[in-house]
Amino acid sequence: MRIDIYCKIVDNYGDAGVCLRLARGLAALGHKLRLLCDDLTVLRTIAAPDDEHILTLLPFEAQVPAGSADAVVAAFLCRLPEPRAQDLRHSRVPVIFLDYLSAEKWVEDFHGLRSPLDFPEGYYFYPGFTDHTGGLMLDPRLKELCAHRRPYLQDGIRRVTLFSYHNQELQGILELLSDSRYPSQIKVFTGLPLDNLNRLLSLQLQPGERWQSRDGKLSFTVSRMVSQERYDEILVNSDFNLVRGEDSIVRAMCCGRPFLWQIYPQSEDSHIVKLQAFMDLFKEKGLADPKLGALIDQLQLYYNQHGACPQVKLDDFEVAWQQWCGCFQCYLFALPNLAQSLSEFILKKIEV
Ligand code: TRH
Repeated sequence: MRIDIYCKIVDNYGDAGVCLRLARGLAALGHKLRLLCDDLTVLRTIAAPDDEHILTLLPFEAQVPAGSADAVVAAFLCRLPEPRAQDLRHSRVPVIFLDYLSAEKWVEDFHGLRSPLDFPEGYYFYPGFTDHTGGLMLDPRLKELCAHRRPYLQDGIRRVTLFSYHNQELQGILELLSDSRYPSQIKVFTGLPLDNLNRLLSLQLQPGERWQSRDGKLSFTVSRMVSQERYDEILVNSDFNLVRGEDSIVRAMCCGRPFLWQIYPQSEDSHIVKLQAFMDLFKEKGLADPKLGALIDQLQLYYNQHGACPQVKLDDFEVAWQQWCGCFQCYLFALPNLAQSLSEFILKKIEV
């Protein structure tokens, strides 16, 4: 099939990140993909070197001939350019409104429903955490990377990644790390994560630089943004990932290693509802010990500016946390693959 994905970048890299992965996943299934995006520079910052051999990247408003796609995806419910929308209003081409990821229960009820918008074949499509949703971006490469990665806490060193927004509460997490018997080597990415760290520790670190605390318990190296492929390799080979936003959290949880999620902030604290729905699922699917569940809840809420930092020692629960994440990874790997389920969904709509 010929599939067009429309991507409007609301903020940061997540919209581009999800669309790139989806486009790649669909291309790997043999479909012909065009990705139309309003900020190709952001897209190219994290694209893999090969992407432009398998995908056609176009500006969002690019004119494409009517009838030149078998299906159109409006990522994160973006509004299609008017001339394209006009064409689609007079066709039976499926228009798929891909929404954001959430573990909330209502997602299953809305997944696959007809959209009330004015396209004859418009549908909502939800990524999610059950068989009754579109599932997650579970590309075989990630599983392959996990199968051949560095052992947990190899050589008694904790490898950590730091990709955050502004976050004062990082301070408590750094204290937790520096209080451990294992030293932490933290890779911090440029942009907001580095600005935040520099401000918190009164540093002026630049890309390529390294800094170590006096007791040697914390060391930071600054990395520029790398391609998604490389980022995945780094996450998989780390022992603890501090991630943010929708795409990096999916990668981190699929790594089966401890993570904390700084969720993208939304108005009226709706992101906290989303975070709690995720934490409930995380506990339900992977955890034996309710005390540990309560503790990680507390840490997650603290990291998202909702509560105090628990007074605990990482060494006392880190291994159990890692095992929990490993169980959850098995649950996730059995979910539908988003690209596959979207491809099947579109095929059914075309065949009807
Ligand atoms: O960049 P984000 O903050 O994007 C956000 C979120 O998606 C949020 O949910 C959304 O509503 C908002 O945008 C509009 O966080 P996210 O989702 O983790 O996306 C980061 C992307 O960048 C992801 O695809 C991983 C990728 N990445 C790299 O490719 N290389 C890197 O070096 C790093 C650090 C990230």
